[in-house]
Amino acid sequence: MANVCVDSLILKLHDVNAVKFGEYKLKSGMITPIYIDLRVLVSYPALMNQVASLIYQRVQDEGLQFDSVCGVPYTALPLATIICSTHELPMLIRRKEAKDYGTKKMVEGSYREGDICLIIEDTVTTGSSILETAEVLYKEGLKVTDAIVLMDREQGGIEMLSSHGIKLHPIISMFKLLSVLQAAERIDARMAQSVRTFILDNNTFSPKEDNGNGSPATKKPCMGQKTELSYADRAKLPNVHPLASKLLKLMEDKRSNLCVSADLTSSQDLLQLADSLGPKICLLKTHVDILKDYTEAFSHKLQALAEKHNFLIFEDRKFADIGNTVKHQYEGGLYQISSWSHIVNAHAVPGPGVVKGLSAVGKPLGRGCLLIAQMSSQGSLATGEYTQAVVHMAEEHSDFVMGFICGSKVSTRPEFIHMSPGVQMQAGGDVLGQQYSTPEEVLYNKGSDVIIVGRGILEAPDRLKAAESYRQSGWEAYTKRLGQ
Ligand code: S5P
Repeated sequence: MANVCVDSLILKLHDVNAVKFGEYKLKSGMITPIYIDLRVLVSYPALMNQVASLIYQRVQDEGLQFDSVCGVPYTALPLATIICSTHELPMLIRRKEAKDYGTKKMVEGSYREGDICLIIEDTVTTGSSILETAEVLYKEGLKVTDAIVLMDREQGGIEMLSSHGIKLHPIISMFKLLSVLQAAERIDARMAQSVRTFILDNNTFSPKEDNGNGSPATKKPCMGQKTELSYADRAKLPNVHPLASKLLKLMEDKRSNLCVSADLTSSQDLLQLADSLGPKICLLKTHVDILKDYTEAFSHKLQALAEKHNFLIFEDRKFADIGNTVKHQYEGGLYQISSWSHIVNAHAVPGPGVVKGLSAVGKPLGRGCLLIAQMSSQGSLATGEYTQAVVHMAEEHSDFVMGFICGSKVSTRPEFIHMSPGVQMQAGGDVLGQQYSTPEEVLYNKGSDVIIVGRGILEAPDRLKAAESYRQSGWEAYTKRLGQ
């Protein structure tokens, strides 16, 4: 229902010229092929009410707790007013300049020290306008934990605010806007793609430029310059899934972005492999249903080895059914996957129900899920619009989805981990359509985070030596990407 509303809202925003395509200069100086101007909303009261009710709906869906609401001046001010008036919520007004008579207050309204204030904003690019408002509120002793924005341009605002302890909840994100406008034939595929490329190439967030005294790094966005966070930096982001944080941290500690795909058919062989390669890997991926002798004892031993060598277990089950069925498949049956595998993956084909079903079982256990956004096999149908819809689904369920199976970076959000199969030291393929790229190609050129290697290691004369050389190549490609 909310999705339908968002889709129709996007079309209405386009109707009233609140979304424009061309060449525009942003407040930051950046030239952009898409311009969002929500100031016109005040001329369309029905649209204004629709936006206000979607924002309030989000407040309720997220269960946000706060004492007052503040709209970032000026465009979001009337939105905050409608919401506060309709739902009888206390509002605060942030002044842009202190008046030179009377109280000289920067914040109007009644509040107490320690009160939590929810910020409402119309559009976010870098996040700096929200941060400026939050800083004025902080000076008055108020706290800001969350902000809601109608339109997130997906250029690093979420990450920047997150690094300052503010969780941003977007109603519409840029990629969603583009796919709705394209589906409605308001823009063609070329325009949509050129805007997507611009957005991916112009992420403005770089925590290293942040001087730590509250002044945002994003005040100096650089056109075309890609910013890159280390695994360790990403592990500390406030919005990161706890298991993704654990994985990123152990990757940094072990200097390994190697996941071995332990596609073996004997439990004994698999456990031996896990014990000998354990120190080299961050993840061990299983296909438990190809084992000819699975027992519960095997899963206990594998967990003990994961503890011993500090790696995580990823059962490559590729769930792809309705929520109710995958719940049973994940929790029950012979393998009881949720009891031993830290991570599982799923196809997005069934729609969000598959994630909801898995999450109902896995989230209480602290487990995480990867969505399959792309596949390494020849002729894969997981491309283009489908891949983008998968990314959107991940964003909507980021409390359980921690990343993607993909061939290249598909999301700009650094909380998500990108894992790529189809990796060998030499590009090529097998007779059944598998396609291989090198660690350097996948991690350096394509921006992925983890290489998944099966036969490149399993069929090597010395598996330990092969694993070490994949670990080393993977680590070198990653450090090269960081510019180290
Ligand atoms: O797109 C994909 C997704 C996965 S998870 N392509 C893949 O190859 N995989 C898995 O990665 C596949 O099931 C296998 O376990 C592993 C690749 O094995 P390799 O021997 O070709 O490296």
